[in-house]
Amino acid sequence: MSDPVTRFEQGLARVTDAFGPAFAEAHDEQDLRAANARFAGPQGELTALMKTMREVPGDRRRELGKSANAVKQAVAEAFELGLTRLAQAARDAELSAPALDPTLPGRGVRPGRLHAITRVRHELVDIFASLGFDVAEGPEVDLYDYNFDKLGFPPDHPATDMQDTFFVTREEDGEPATSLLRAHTSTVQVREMLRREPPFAIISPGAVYRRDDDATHSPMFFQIEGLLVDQDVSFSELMGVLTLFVKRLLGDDVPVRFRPSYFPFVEPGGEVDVGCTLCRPWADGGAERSAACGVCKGTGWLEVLGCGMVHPVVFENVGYDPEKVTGFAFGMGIDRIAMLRYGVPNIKLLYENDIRFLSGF
Ligand code: FA5
Repeated sequence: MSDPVTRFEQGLARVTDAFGPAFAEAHDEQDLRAANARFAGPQGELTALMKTMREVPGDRRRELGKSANAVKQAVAEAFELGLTRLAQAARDAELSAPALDPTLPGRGVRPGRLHAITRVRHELVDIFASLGFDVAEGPEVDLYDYNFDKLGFPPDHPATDMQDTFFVTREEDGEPATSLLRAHTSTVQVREMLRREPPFAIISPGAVYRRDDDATHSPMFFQIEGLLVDQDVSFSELMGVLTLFVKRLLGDDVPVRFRPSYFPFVEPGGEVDVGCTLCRPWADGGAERSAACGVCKGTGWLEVLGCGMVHPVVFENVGYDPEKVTGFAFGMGIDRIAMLRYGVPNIKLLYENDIRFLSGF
């Protein structure tokens, strides 16, 4: 067995001879790092050799230590150079490769669409805008006063129980004011009458909230409100506008019917039903289809809106003179129209994030 000095010198010579060719052979960064670890890593040859320094007699230690450090430095520099060489080679390869391969198949764009409710909402707005109605916006959290009182709901009217949901108390003109998630877009009627002078005609689409839950009722749904205020407005004008609207939206063949109904803020009031476009009872074989239709529940009709002539009390509540102005109003369920339009059998389907609603029908 040779003495520690000879062993140290031989080890150092081996490393000195080996690291250069080992680094030169590395084809990529991973190879180069592995080669570096073989010499300078925690388990590397040079590291192990340094650990034997304490066996070297004191008088030679300084000189051999210096040589070992010089080799360590050389290994480190060669490693850095190797990294630069490989990076440069990779860059050269990239630059000399063809810029792009036009024969590769494309990734394919998967076109999306606006949600059925959004599309119907746009359609409804377009139809009424073409008839001269302006679009007005209103907040989803609105004053109890606008949602009920100003619209002529008597205090504790049973309709308020069915409709009120979340209450919030907030400040309005520095005073605490009871507000709630609006139960209908009719709040916007009040807002617009308070800020405009007749004549005007507005529509206002938006979300509303109720305690409702079945195949045609959702706790959150969309309505579009309409309000026209002028002089000498008649019920026949209301019927004309709404009939024209239904025909434009669903087609000339779809039947429309007006039924008397009660809303505190209109007199007379009515509801409009349209023929169910899912079972199409007016077309051949309709009666049979209707009997089994879950959407119109066999009636052949679907209620889509409430309407009527604006009640004089409402005009008084907003500071208009009911002797001078008249008007009509209506409020329509956008979801119901989307169901009719696209044959959706349950309103819940519209809110379940089914991707088919966004990728086309
Ligand atoms: C109202 O909300 C009145 N504000 C409408 C109105 C405006 C009447 C102006 C007169 C003048 P109603 O509660 O009937 O009325 O609702 C109107 C429409 O909203 C209904 O015809 C129906 O299409 C839709 N709708 C009502 N409740 C729901 C619900 N829970 N889910 C989905 N659509 C609903």
